[in-house]
Amino acid sequence: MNIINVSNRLPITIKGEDITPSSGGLVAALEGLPKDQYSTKWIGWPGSTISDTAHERDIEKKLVDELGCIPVFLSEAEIAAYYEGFSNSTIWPVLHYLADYLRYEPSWWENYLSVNQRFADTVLKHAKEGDLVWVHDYQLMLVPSLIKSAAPELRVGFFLHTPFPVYEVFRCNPKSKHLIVGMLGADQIGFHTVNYLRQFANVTQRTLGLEPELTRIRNEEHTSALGVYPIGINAPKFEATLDSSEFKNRVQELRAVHDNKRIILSVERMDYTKGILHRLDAVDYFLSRLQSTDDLRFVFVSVPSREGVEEYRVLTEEVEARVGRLNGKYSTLRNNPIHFIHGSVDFTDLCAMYAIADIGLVTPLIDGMNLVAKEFIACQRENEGMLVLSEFAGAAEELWQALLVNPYDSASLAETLKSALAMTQQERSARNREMRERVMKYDARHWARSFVEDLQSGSQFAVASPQNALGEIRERLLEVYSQKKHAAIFLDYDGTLREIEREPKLASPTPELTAFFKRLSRQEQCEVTVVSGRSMEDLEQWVGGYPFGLVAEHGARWRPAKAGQWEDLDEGLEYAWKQDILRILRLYQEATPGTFIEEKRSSVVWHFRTANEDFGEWKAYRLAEELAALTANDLIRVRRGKKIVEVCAAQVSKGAAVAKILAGMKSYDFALCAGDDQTDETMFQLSIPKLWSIKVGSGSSSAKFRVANPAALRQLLDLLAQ
Ligand code: GDG
Repeated sequence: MNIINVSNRLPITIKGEDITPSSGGLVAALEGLPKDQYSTKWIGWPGSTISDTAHERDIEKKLVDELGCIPVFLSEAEIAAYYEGFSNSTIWPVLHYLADYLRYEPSWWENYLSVNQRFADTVLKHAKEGDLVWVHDYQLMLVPSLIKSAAPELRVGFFLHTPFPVYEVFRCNPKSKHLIVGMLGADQIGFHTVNYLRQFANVTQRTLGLEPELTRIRNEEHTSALGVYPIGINAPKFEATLDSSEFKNRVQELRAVHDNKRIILSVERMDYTKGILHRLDAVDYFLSRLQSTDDLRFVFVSVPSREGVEEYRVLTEEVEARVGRLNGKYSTLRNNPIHFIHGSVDFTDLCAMYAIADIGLVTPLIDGMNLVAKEFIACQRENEGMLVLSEFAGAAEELWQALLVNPYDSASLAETLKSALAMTQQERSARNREMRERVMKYDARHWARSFVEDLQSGSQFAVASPQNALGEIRERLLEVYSQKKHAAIFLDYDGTLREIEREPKLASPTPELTAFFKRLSRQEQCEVTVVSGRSMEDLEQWVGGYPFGLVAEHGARWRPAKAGQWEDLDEGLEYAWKQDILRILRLYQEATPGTFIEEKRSSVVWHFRTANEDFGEWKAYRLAEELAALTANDLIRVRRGKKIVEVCAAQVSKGAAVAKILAGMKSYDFALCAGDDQTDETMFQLSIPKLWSIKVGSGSSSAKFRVANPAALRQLLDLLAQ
């Protein structure tokens, strides 16, 4: 199986004529996939802008032939707008809850769109049937849907390496809806933690109105499975380095360089999410109040990052100035307390520094995962250095034996540092052993394997494609049409024939639905009944002009086809309970802004469609609980429908109405019922010969068949009226 890995950057460096492969975490992860099962190709930006096309062609040939890399060349203007602009100044801050840093220009978005399109086009050009496409990170959020709409049969995965924030923050991005729709093109969407996953599901609900499910999101006919895959480190590379003699030499050398002082080490990209300035506040607090500096040293390795972005330049200047001031304030004849490196260090040196450090001080304000924390633990094979870790890093969920800190609380961070330095060797060792085992076992290879396996097998989650699953029922419908058989058809209205509206009164038939009703009316062999929870007035107004039967109020009233009179299907029933229930519903209405009560003949309904989504759901849950305790008798039932709680007479149901109508019919060759919510399940649960059932939309159901939405149902029923 071929995997096409798509990320902003290719794992290579171009310098003049030289192209060298680089070995980031992603490379290691993909190298860990079994070679006999998977081969990998990469698509991405080669990392430098190349001005002449002949040179581009040479580089492309070399990359494809020698390294399996397919370059997407970007101009300087595109890098400025797509990468530094929209990706790093409009999306990145919001994903990290730092909306204050958000900047936006419409031209950045235009470039983000066109560059994402170019990435998608490159995938489409190179992908063959059966390939798996794996798209990475926030720079390419639109790529999954761009691929999917052109090649629905390709399996596409998307992994987000950053956090995913709550709705209130995510929607600050002016194009948030487009980004969500873009991601939902993927068959499999992965996050580092379950929290990010939950927040994403909530954002899709609140942005697009999709019903959230914890393991997947169903959107029209496409389903995206959601999964949690915490990324790990390149464990074999660390193990091999720790075994090497070069590493041992560097350890000795670096110990001597640092004069055998106790070392507190921080390593990161120079980024405002990493909490460097807050950490310097803690260092100040620590040195001024808790410990003198002569026998200990802070080593900060800050790799230059995104230097084209203004905020990063400002941060670098600020960090340099603050480090200078602190060194001025606390240096003695024997020590400078902060050793600051604004640059990258060699990998073996990095491992040696991790190994000799007494403390790994990793305090991002927020971080998707944070691999430095895991790498520090990997290098504690002999020395028992202690990890002090921000509770806001994704890694904190797995490394809970570290000393967890709130990076905003400088005083407490400094105190924690002091206790870490004072911790016994025994305790450090006990904490590190478990963390190290986990880090070495659940490494980058494990991460890639689990994502790719789920992507490959995930089709089991997909909603059965209507065309295939509906084969049987299509045949029956065609028979009804071609052989003029007599059919009884029961159709719910809202969410089944007609798309749901925010306010129920807005759901009058659309021109499309009106045309559909007209076509259906001409089929005399079909006896159509619209079976709804709505009032008689609504049904008469919207459907009354067609030769259809009408069942109102979930089966309480019936107007047979072509008759002008309504009949009671609930004869002899008592509704005295309604007053008690209404009193409770009024209390909920008053306490939940935007909600309202609807009173019907056989039921009372509390609607919360127009209330705050989460608050409404929560109150509905409480109300249903309260009512269930009150209504533990056989007379009434409490139903949770779509954005409603309804209390109705137990003997009245759509199913009971359908059974009664069918029993009164002289004969029929075929019967069908279709609906979208809980109240329709009473029809689906009838066991009556020749009665077929169709559920519209997602969610569990007793219906035999499923279609994705009202449009798909109308299209199917049009087989009766071709
Ligand atoms: C993003 C997410 C998520 C750093 N300095 C040197 C050096 N490094 C290496 C580290 C580590 C990597 O850079 C940094 O990875 P992080 O995970 O800490 O952070 P981001 O760069 O922000 O990565 C993050 C990650 O994606 C993966 O999904 O964990 O949350 O923000 O591997 O070792 N390497 C060398 N010299 C250095 O000076 N050789």
